[in-house]
Formats: sequence, structure tokens, C-alpha cells
Amino acid sequence: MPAEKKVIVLGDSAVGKTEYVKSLLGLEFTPTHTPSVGVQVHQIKRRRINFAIWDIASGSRSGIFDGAIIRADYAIIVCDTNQDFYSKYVKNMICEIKEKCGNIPICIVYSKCEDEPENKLYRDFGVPTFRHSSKNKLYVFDAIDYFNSI
Ligand SMILES: Nc1nc2c(ncn2[C@@H]2O[C@H](COP(=O)(O)OP(=O)(O)O)[C@@H](O)[C@H]2O)c(=O)[nH]1
Ligand SMILES: [Mg+2]
Repeated sequence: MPAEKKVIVLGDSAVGKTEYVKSLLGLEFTPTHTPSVGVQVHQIKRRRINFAIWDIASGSRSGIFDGAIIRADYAIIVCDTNQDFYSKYVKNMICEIKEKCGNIPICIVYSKCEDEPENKLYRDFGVPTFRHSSKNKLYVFDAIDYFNSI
């Protein structure tokens, strides 16, 4: 029986973390935003690997946040495709993940991509980047399959 892999899902408020996790779970899209509180953990199985997906609310107080991200195997930083002011936020987040979790695989998922052209170029933060739409259920497993492939 393979061990469970812990995936942390991080990002600024309202970027689409919870909807992204709901897509992974096969749940329907909700157009309204209900800010999440604290941390929610969901299990999924993908290609015979069990993943525990940790949806970590951006408002989590430092102590909760630190406790939630430690011992992660993989990290996903969600950014909103329609916003372009994340540069510092993402760089800091990558540093913080490395500091607290060591050299784990990290990737960026650009959410809400359904109206973006296929060839849109996303900012390069030196980690693999994927696009995703919870609304139209596009590219749902790309990031998880990337983790599965390494
Ligand atoms: N158009 C569109 N809206 C999205 C998508 N994903 C999330 N949203 C909307 O963005 C808002 C915030 O989503 P949520 O997952 O709750 O954000 P979180 O705070 O990062 O967990 C909600 O109103 C969602 O309906 C998407 O793929 N496309
Ligand atoms: Mg949320």
C-alpha cells in the first residue's frame, strides 16, 4: 500500500484554492466566494497514489499556517490568472515553503483560465506552471499528475 502524500494548496485570498480542490474531488463549481477558515484536508486517489490535499486559508494565523505546511511532500501555489500583482507574494511563498518544508516539488496553478488564450504566457517563477479552470473543469489533474510523474 503506497504511503499517503501530503499536498499543500496555498495562495492569496479568493484566488480559487477551494474551488481548485473541489475540482480535484469532482465537486460542482460554486460562483460565489465563501472565505475559508483554517485548514481543510481532503483525500483523493490518483494513479494508485493517495494524496491528502490541504486547502489552507490565506487568513490562517501564522501558527496555524506553520503547523499546516510542515511535512508537506508537494506544494501548489494558486494564482488568479486575471491578476498580475503576485510577483512578490509568490516569491516569498516559495522561499517560505523551502524554509519550512525543505526542497520539495512546488508548482504554480493559474486559476480561472477559461477565457484566456491557449498560448498565454505566464510569469516564470522557476517552478513548473499549470493553468486550470474550476468553472469549466479544464486541466484539473495536471499539477497532481506532474507530482505523480517525478
Ligand atoms: N470564473 C472562474 N471563477 C472561479 C474559478 N475558481 C474560483 N473562482 C471564483 O473565485 C472566487 C474565489 O474562489 P475560492 O475557491 O473560494 O477562493 P479561495 O479563497 O482561494 O479558496 C469564487 O467566487 C469562485 O467562484 C474558475 O476557475 N473560474
Ligand atoms: Mg478557500
